[in-house]
Amino acid sequence: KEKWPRGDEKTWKDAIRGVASDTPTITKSIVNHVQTSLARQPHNLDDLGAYQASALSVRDNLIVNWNETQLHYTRKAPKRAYYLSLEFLMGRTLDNALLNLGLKNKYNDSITGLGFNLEDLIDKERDAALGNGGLGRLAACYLDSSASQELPVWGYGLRYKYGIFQQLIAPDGQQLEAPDPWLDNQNPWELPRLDVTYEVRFYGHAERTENGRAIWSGGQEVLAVAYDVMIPGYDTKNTNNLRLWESKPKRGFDLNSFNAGNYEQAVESSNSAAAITAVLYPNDHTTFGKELRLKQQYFWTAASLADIMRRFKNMEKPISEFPDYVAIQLNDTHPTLAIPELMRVLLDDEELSWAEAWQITTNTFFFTNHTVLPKWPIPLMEQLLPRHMQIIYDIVTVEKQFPGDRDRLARMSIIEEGIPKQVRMANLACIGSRKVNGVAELHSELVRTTIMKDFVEHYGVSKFGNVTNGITPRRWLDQCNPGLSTLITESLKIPKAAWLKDLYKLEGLLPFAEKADFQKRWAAVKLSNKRRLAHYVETTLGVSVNTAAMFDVQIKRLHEYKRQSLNILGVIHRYLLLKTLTPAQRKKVVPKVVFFAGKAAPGYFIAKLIIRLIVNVARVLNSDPDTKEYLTVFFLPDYSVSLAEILIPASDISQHISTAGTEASGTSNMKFCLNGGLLVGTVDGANIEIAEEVGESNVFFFGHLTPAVEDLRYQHLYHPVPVEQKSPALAAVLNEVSAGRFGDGGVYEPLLNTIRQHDYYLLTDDFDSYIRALDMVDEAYQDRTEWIKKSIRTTAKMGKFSSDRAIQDYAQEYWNIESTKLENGTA
Ligand code: B1H
Repeated sequence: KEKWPRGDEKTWKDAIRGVASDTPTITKSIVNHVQTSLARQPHNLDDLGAYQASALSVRDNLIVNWNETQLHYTRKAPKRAYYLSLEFLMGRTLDNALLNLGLKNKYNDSITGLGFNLEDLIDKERDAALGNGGLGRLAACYLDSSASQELPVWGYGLRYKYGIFQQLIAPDGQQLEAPDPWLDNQNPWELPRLDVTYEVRFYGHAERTENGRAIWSGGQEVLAVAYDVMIPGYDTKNTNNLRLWESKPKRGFDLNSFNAGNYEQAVESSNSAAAITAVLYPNDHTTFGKELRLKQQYFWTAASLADIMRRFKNMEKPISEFPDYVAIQLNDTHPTLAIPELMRVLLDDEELSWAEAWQITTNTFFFTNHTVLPKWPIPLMEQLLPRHMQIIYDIVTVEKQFPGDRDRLARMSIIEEGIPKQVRMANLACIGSRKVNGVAELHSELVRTTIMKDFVEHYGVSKFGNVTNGITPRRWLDQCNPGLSTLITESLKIPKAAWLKDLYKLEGLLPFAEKADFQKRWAAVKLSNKRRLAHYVETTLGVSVNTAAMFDVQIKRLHEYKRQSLNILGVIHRYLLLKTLTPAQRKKVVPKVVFFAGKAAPGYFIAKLIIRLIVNVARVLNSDPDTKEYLTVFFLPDYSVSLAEILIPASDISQHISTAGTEASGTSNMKFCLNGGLLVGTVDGANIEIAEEVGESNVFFFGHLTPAVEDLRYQHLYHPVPVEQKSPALAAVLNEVSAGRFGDGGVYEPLLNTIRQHDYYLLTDDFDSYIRALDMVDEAYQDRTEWIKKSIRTTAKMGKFSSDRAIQDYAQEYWNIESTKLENGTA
């Protein structure tokens, strides 16, 4: 036990505070922040100021726990895991932190006492949107689960000054993009660590010396500065860390140019350093070939590894034990440069032999594949990272003499021949990692049998696993759906924390599915969530929503493979049908409100066209007096984590309708089902495992299966059948769009042609069965009691999809780390 560093121990201990947990202390702390941190007068305090003061007060509590947790981990020195992700889609923090700390009621009392409304203050917070979609939100859920299970896990990412762009929709339906200056109101949830900095080099020369070593010098040096984001566990004091790096120039500016009077040049290099972490790339799935992106990837992996290495060295263990204390999870191929970077550090700085360095490296890294394979052109890598390119070539020659024919060797190589030659990051990640995993059973099987097939034969199948994705039930049920959470806790008659920490306990709801009283309460919660969403739509779009209708929701990034196009074409089909009915016949139809939300990558023309079609279909349908009682459509702009928290609890049915074999997992499917929404979808990603859990009778499946997809695409190319023949219903819909029923038809031709011509995503093949599935949904919805039973049973069987289960899989089967609980007063 270390000595008290200065002064008298008692003086210190009497002054040190714990977590403020009684209402008077909380009130004092909030008012104190109003007076001092914000320098504001109580008389003119507005909601934003009250939010900021409350957040600073909560932050004080997080800091206390965070400090103790970090000290505890340092003293216990357990093996740690590090989650490297270029995206962390955190959303808002205040509500989540209050729930995890168990202080929401106390803060509510204080804030009410001060004359404010907690929910209004919560609404003042800007989302931390440092991610594109599922991959980034998954990282955020995994941090929550790691902290909640008291696992020593840190996240490492980039502190983008601008997150994912703000989406605006022009009156004609076009998506417009605006910057997301999320830090403008200050960010109380981060701690700048101006003392934790590393130098990161780019460009320059790498001079080989002896024993596979080299000296890399010259070029540009940039400083990485740490910002720590506190990650409170649920129902525990353990508070983990997410460390985000900001880039800044090593020196303020170039003094030589400055002294020579060339002021512009003097600040230019400092601007180029700051540019590295200026903005998140908004190109979900497809960002490659961009120099700044490669710079982001290296800057982040180099700083993170230097930090991990420093922490390891503080333990004074032999370097050979590095993998006994460190596991690093690579979230997709984006951090793959960490592999040659660790080799560089071990070879050039630690002066290990190649064999020793490679042994350590390949026992440290784990690689999660989420999708298909990015590459980097070698000329760019050679210029930016000359030493890493040498190491990659050495890995190619020293490590991998794969047996087999030339084709197979070519497929397995890290280097792809061509002009220019490219580095295949997925092959490098696979060769340099201890294990590789996909994110749902079907996807992991596709990884084993297609993209990584040759590697499976070489390394054996045990290197290739599956960890089905999960979601945190804290944010995605307790926080976003307090009504349902309360009903569940009351009915199960166990503490809320018991089922939130062991989601399989929801199975206890099964008997309640049969109880009329419970069904009524279940339906009442859904209705109030629908009203909350309707209120949101009314205040943002200025139109009213029929909450008696079925709410049908599709919210995700706009992508051809996700087939929002199939959905909107299905809506048009339903509309055309409604138009042919008599008023009396229409009265028998299930009224439906269809919600869409999602961003398109700014350069993704077809995706933007799909948004435009949705908006214009909405405009026509929502003002048609014949049909608007029965069918309306809304495109909600600027989809975000916070908007998802309103939409998901309100849905009766949600759509997960990707072409089979294209959606690695999907995670919103899990969120909807956890909140008692049913699912219409293809046999793809995690939909399959959801159906396995909740029973196929509670899921509306349609469409061709994965093995058929390749053959169908082949047919489209070599034996095309016109749409009119394949699906007259779809052909009729396409013709209406062309004919200008939803505004100038010519605008949509490029989109319609993708369907009429090669139809890569198989809309023509799946349209009719999709419409049949939606008819089944209507039919099922008519029997309200049966529908509510399905809804209850679905929630009850979602235990598997807690991210706690997923993180346990990683912790036990991959990282080999253990819970390191901070007991009361341990530190
Ligand atoms: C997923 C990405 C992704 N897969 C590259 N791949 C990116 C790839 O900026 N980039 O370069 C950004 C994102 N994201 C998603 O991951 C899958 O499509 C989902 O099916 C899956 O649920 C999610 C989490 O595993």
